[in-house]
Amino acid sequence: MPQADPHLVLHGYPVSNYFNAARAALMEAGVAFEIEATRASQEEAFLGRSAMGKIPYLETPQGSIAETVAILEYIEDAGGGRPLYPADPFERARARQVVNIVQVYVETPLRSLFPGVFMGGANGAEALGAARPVVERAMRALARLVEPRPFLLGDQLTHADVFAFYTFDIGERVMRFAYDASLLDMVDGLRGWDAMMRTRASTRAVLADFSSAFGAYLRDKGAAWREPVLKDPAHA
Ligand SMILES: N[C@@H](CCC(=O)N[C@@H](CS)C(=O)NCC(=O)O)C(=O)O
Repeated sequence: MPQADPHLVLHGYPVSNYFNAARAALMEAGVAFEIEATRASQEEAFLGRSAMGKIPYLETPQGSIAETVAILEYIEDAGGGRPLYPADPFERARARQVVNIVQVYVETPLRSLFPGVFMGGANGAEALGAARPVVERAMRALARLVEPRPFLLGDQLTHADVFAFYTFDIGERVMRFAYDASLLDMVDGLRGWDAMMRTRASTRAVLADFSSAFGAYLRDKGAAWREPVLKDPAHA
């Protein structure tokens, strides 16, 4: 098998928004890598590669790195690829600020609702009541921080765009199902940005694999969520 230099293998599964964000970032950076289909596990051997037992993790010549933000930083710091953070330290920090807000205050609360949306479980009133204000506050924060022109922080694609895109892609489904609301409508320009991001070659490749894997996942789990929920002509 041909080896990239350095040899990078991204482990994960295309239903995962985190795996998809890391994969798209590697593609956008133009870094050579391979993919190994891997499910999350609490087995001892897996924990040796990903200490929380989560995917994705990136196998590097020095060992494995888990946590998507750390993987993104590694891609950037290891060099050899197209930078996905601005050169200016303040602008870099602004991009990281967006990634952090999206992960902690949008992804995490919406993930708490995955059981009742995608996994055949139920979301109680308490869970539904707890997640929404956190997400709405985060989206109000993002409305202050980003202005798609055309990318979230200006004319350069950054990790903020890639990370936010895969969070919002899954998060929009959860918002619609749980609250009949839209993340994309909470920030001016975000709907157009989403459409623009979908035209990128990396997005098309990653979402093609996501779609086929996600359908099988939903069937396996007996999920309440159905794709047609997204096909509302008012939001096409
Ligand atoms: N904070 C982690 C989150 C990754 C994550 O939640 N991965 C999910 C798949 S989308 C997972 O491995 N879940 C299995 C588990 O939590 O045990 C990251 O940034 O990579």
